[in-house]
Amino acid sequence: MSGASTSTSTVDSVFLFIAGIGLFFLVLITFLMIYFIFKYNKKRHQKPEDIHGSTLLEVVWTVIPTILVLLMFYFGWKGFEFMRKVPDDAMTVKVTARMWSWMFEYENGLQTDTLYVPVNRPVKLELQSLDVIHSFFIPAFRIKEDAVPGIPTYLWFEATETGDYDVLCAEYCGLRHAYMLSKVKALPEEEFRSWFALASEEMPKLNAPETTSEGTEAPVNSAMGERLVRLRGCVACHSSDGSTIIGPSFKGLFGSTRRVVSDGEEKEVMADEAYLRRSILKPGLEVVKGFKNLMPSQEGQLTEEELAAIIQYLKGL
Ligand SMILES: [Cu+2]
Repeated sequence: MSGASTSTSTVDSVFLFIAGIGLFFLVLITFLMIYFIFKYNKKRHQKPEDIHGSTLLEVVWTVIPTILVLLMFYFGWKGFEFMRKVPDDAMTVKVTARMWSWMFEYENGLQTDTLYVPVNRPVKLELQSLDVIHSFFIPAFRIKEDAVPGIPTYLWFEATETGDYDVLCAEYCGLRHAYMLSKVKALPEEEFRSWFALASEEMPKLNAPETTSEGTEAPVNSAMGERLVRLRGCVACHSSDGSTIIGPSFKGLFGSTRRVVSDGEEKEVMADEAYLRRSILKPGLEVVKGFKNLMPSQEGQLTEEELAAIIQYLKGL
């Protein structure tokens, strides 16, 4: 059997084996049940008979199910072993789960929100979660593993067919759980290599200070801020077009007057740089009226430079 990944056929054959046995016994037992209803009907058997056991029958219905269950275990174990043993030549990608986004980081530090992989090469994913339990799931590859805060977990796969495959979160993790989606793009080796080279080359450029029209260097780059806002999952809750998802929109935020609730008291604050910085690092301090604070603190998650880039980006919206 083939499939989108090397695990697909392994998992599917175990599934079909177990489902096949289940189906066989479902049909057999249902048939016997109906057959016995007619055969041993009271009209034909007025007097019930006692049965005093049959050693042969008991041995048969003990030995056969035991063998079947052990076979299920054996094939299940083989599949499990295959999926837990990462090949030595696997390419490693770090996966960071947070409410509510996936972020992928390659060995050279390149970060993306879509997982690009070459086909016919094993890929190891090292999972970590920054907040609650999530579950990384690629249905087409038949792989799933929990991302648990404080406990590093992993899984691996080898895509065997090029294409786009869905990535889901399979552990209910709060309001936007159902939207915690991404994609795996399995590319031919050559294509993957050129994508990787190009994306890696663009990375430092994105992080470099931008030059303004007057030729002076702006301290930070808003393109980097835009990228971070996407990568760090901010866009799961904050739109940039004025619509409300979970939190207030970024649009027109900078420079506006905000009605916030702080320590149970309402007050008005000016959305200046200091406010943006406070709201990112300590989201619970001043919560915009009408909203609930669901945002995890970004303290320790962003470097000073990254924070500045995000603020720079927000100022322009
Ligand atoms: Cu999740």
